Amino acid sequence: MAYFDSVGEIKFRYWDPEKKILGKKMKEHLPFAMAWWHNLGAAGGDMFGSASADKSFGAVPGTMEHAKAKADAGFEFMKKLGLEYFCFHDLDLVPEAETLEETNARLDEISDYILEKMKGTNIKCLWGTANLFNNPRYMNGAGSSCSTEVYCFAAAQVKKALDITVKLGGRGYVFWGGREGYETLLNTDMKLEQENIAALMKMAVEYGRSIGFKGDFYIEPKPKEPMKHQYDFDAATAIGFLRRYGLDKDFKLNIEANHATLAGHTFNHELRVCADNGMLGSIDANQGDLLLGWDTDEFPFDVYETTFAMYEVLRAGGLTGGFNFDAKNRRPSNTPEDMFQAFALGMDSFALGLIKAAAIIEDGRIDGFVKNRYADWEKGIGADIRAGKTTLAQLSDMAVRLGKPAAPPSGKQEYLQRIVNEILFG
Ligand code: XLS
Ligand code: CA
Ligand code: CA
Repeated sequence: MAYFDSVGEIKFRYWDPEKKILGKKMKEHLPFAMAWWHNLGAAGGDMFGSASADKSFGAVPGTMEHAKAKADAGFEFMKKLGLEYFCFHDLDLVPEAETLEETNARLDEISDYILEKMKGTNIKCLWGTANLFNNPRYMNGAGSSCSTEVYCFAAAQVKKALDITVKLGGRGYVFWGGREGYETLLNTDMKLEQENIAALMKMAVEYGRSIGFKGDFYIEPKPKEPMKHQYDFDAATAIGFLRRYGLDKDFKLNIEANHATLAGHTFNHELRVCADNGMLGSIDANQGDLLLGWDTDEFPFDVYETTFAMYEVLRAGGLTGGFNFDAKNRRPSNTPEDMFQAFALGMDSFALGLIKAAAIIEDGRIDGFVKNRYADWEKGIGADIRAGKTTLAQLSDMAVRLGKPAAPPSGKQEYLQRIVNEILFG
């Protein structure tokens, strides 16, 4: 059955998968992925109203028939757009059953079905994950739960989600700690909770490697929502956590644009923190609304933001993961045509961002300015400090000899911003 026959041909303005940018095909720079949960699941419901879009795909939601119809619709959608990857939570693929055994049997069935659909296509799995936040059993956390029994259920879900990710050839495996945080410290042993999360991740790595998973594990930082405070607040916090518990060899980060802004950072700041620490893994390509304080998961539209993001990605030499559109249509954009418009917007925004970021690099004025700004650190006392050859006393003596430092140079922010506008708009 075809679901999207009513939707005409999708024409892109900037996305041109075979076009070479800085010696690499656009599609190699930008491995785009469809998020199973939003695209095939989110139907526009919010806390004030029910679904505005029809995502039944001709079947009754909550059944395996619907799970398969979603897979059919998803593959038709990806083929029509030329998308080569998808991402999933275990419970996006099938409805959760009464028992773990039954849920796992459903996951076996749907993954066989998806595997069959993947044959003869270029469509691959970017990453999988376990939904450890929806079921009320996780109300006190999953890896951070006060209940050992709930912790075992979380472990069971991670184990099965890893099995399915490996079976589908996933490049990565994500931990997003939706319920891993707290509402109040009055009832929380923060140290114990974080140690337990790390232990769960360690067991996941051991298990994943034992079944042949060669990809990266990812932490996806987010500061709040649903919890008031989430342990993986931002990139720097998550990297500190990974290093503290010896997980940094197996994990990288999956950075979501909307989560960066919720943490009070720019998207490119979070990418820079990851790149500087060798931890840039994958990207959840969306954007938030700075006038709203929550996770709106909008399709990327802001070309300044995609340009600055792609500038970081190019400087870092690319991603080992990809660009997952963890984004949903606005509630009133409720037709199948809107689903395609949304992806075309996101793909074109990132393609244009890539073109402009490459142009900034080729132009060289901004990189040249930064290099020159720090040139003092490559010679003389600067080089000695960088090489760890100096003492505080020597530097103090030098300051005394200098009398006063030379006038500091201008940061030239407005000049640099003019260059960006010139490259963006001509
Ligand atoms: C929610 C997160 C979630 C993760 C995967 O805000 O973005 O969807 O990407 O669990
Ligand atoms: Ca996400
Ligand atoms: Ca989000």
